[in-house]
Amino acid sequence: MEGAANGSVDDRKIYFRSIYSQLKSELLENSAFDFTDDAREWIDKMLDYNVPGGKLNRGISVVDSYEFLKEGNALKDDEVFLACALGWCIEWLQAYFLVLDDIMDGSHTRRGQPCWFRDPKVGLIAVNDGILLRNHIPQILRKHFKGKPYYVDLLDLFNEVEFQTASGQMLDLITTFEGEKDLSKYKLPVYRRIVQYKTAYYSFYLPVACSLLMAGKKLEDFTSVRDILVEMGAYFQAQDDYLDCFGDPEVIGKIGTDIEDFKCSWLVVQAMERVNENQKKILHENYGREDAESVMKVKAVYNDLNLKDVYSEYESTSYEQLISQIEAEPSEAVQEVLKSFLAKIYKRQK
Ligand code: DMA
Ligand code: MG
Ligand code: MG
Ligand code: MG
Repeated sequence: MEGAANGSVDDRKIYFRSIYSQLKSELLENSAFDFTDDAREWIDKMLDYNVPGGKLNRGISVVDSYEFLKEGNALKDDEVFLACALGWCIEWLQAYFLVLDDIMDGSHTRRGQPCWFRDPKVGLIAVNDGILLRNHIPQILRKHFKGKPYYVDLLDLFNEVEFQTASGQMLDLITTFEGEKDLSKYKLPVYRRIVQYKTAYYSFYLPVACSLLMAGKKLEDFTSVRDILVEMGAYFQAQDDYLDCFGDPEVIGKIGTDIEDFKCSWLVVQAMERVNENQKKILHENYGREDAESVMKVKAVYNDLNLKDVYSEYESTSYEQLISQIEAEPSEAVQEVLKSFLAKIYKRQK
């Protein structure tokens, strides 16, 4: 076990994955609910469908970050296990948000398979499944962390980050659906607020904050680290928006819906800063429409505006800015944590 826990990147992923089955079994034995066979079967299937199928970057980052914070001291087996369990709590949180996000965004595929609610046997039962996924997190935390000095801080952290994410989702949704379709409100500060809350806290701050708590640190001493991670999260969501339109669905595992959904995406914000009157008219007439022809017209404007080049430029400058912010951090270990996180996402294709 020691070898598996401390070995190569691949070994670590295999070890991380193996913890999933244990956590699932424990949830299926929870004595607070008298499981029938049907209920157990449903949860088992629902979890396998929605929790482990992603890139697992967020979850594994807890273990990687914790290792950097231990500055070269080999992790003990029980420490690796706990870091993995926390990583899985983030993967559970992500599954919860994605199951509901796909319903609200009217998406079709996720992680290379139909969205959970698209299964005719599931439909809107997916709403309650989302709630159950969310409720599994405190069960995992109670089972493995109750009695640790940082237990209360951990619960508090998950609650706060969930609140921030749900608030970000609200901003995303009300910006999209409020009033008449009006592209002129899609400006960078509006965009920035949405992505900071809906993506950055749970995807970037949360994994590192978990590892800091495990390492016995106080989160209030790491506000500059939080700010860098929030910046990284905003960059990550700009990538998500770019890939929604220009990524390969086979590679990203989902078919983009941002144009059809009239989303305040990084691309449309950039486009609106650069359009001439004619292009603006095309966007007004075609953005937020379901038919393939309208979508193509929007993409043609993006191409005429060379948004692929604008994006490449944005990627490079974001990277350089983040590196210089990271290098201003006093702790080498913290710098390593942040750099490894950035390396995982820079120029990502999925
Ligand atoms: C995702 O935003 C944010 C959360 C909290 C799930 P999104 O709808 O752009 O994500 P995706 O492209 O994965 O549906
Ligand atoms: Mg979505
Ligand atoms: Mg969404
Ligand atoms: Mg997206």
